[in-house]
Formats: sequence, structure tokens, C-alpha cells
Amino acid sequence: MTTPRVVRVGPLMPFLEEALTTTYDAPSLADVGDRTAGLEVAVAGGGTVVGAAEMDALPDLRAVTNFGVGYDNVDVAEATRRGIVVSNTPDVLTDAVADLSVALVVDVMRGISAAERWLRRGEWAAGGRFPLTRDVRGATVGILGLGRIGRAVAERLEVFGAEIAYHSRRPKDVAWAHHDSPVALAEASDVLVVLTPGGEGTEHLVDAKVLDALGPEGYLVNVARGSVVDEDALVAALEEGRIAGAGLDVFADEPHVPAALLEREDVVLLPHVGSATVQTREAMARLVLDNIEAFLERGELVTPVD
Ligand code: 8YV
Repeated sequence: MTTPRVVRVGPLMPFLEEALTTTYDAPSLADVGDRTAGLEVAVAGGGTVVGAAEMDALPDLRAVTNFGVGYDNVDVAEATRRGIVVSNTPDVLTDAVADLSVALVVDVMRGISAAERWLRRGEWAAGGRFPLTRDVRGATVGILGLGRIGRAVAERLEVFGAEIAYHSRRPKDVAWAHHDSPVALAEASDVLVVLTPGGEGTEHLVDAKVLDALGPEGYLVNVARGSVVDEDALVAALEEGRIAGAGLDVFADEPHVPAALLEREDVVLLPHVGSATVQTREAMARLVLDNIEAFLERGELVTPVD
């Protein structure tokens, strides 16, 4: 029997786990004990940390392939220092995440989830009238982080008749209005959509100042990483009516959602499902497998991170 070269770090979706087991006889890191020799490729997924401790545990590690476009779960600086390369799954999930972002924008503005809960509670049958909501057409949507997904969200919302503005470190070659800070973008926006990567550089980029700039009629949508938003500041801003509402697919300490948010009618809460369609998750898994194969055969990754 050949020595496995691939190891699974933490749980992955069944399709990927199965393929890894069938094709590579890949053990899980929890089970390898001291049989770590020859394990060159570690496969990580959302929520699975690959830091110095995991790298220490795998002395022959040369590549980490991450199931997800975001790779804030992998200590890339430490990996680079050790000569370990890292890949992610860009592009294949852009449409799914952009669709969900747009759905949250429309939901918070039109009160779709809130209206549905209201109907189920029997308030319509009891003769109530659901309050009027807000049009997407004519609203300014601020995109915080104009990468692949940010552009896809902007293009979709233009079709809805929204005005697009954005902030990214450098202005891009696009016709949309660039703002030079998150506060300036929030001030100009009716809805602020967070689409930056997670990690140290963007931690709490959306803080109390940004939320106050968004204002009592403004909505926050976050489909990026919970770490980008100061969650305590968000709860306070909602409780004090300093913003109008929020649509959140990601949280600071998943799967835990602050109790203060669970009770609110002005927030839409999703369990990190931006990329969670059958087609997209299969495409992500295939890209992980392509990266592993390319690395084992040619020592190269198909989609290395920057
Ligand atoms: C996944 C994601 O939920 O790609 C990302 O960065 O956050 C999502 O697509 C996650 O990586 C799956 O584990």
C-alpha cells in the first residue's frame, strides 16, 4: 500500500471527503497520530484553521488547498515562510455569492423575511397592514471591496436600477463612484454591502463610525466575513435605531449568532450559505481536487492565492 500524500484538516463537504478518500486514501488530521510522514498536501475548509501548529504537526507539508475563496483560516504568511504554497477556489462561486448578496439587499429593503414572519404570525389575517418598505431602484448601494464578487453584485444591482458606489484601496477602472474611505462610502450609501476579504487587514473595518455614517435609514449587508464588522457596534447601532436594518450571512463566532440579533425583526440572518448551492459547492470541490492533482503531478497549483 502506498503512503497517503493528502490529509484532510477538519470536516469537508461529503462529496469532497469521499473523492479525497477514494482517490487519495486521505486520512483526517485528527486520525493520523504520528503517521505524518509523506503527507504533502493538506485540504482545509471554511472554519478549519491551518496555522503554525497544524504545519508543525505535518513536517512534510508543501501545499494547503482551501475549499473556499476566502483563506483567512490559513496563516499564509507562516506558510510562505516555510515554503508551503496555498490555493483557494476563486471564480466558481462568484455568481452564487453575488446572487445571495443581491437577495439580501432586496430582502432588507423590501422587508421580505420580516413580512413573511409577520404573515405566519397571523398579523395579516388579523387585519394588520405590513408597513411600506423601500425601493431598490434609485437607491445608492455602496460596495465595500470591489473584487470579483463585488463587481458581480454591482452589475446585478445596476439592472435593478440602483446607483453603485464603492470603496477599495485603489480606484478601479470602472465607471462607478469611488470613495476614499469606508466612512465616505457609507455616507453616500443607502445600503452598504461588505465584500472584502477577512483577516487582520480588514478586522472591524465596519465600526461604529461607519455605521453612523450609514445612518438611521441605511442598511448593512455582510456576506464576506463576520470579522470585518464590529458585531457589538452593529448590535448597539440597531438597538439605538442608528441604522435601519441588516442582512447577515456571516458572523464573528460562527455558528454562534448574538442573541440580541436573533430577537430582532429588522435583521435577516443566514447560516453562511453564500456559496451553498449543489452546483457551486461541486465546482469548488472539483477545483480543490484539480489543485491537488496539479500539485502532486507537477508541483504547481491551479489557483494559488496572491
Ligand atoms: C464557504 C466561503 O462557505 O468561499 C468562501 O470564502 O466563505 C464559502 O464559500 C466556505 O469556505 C465553505 O467551507
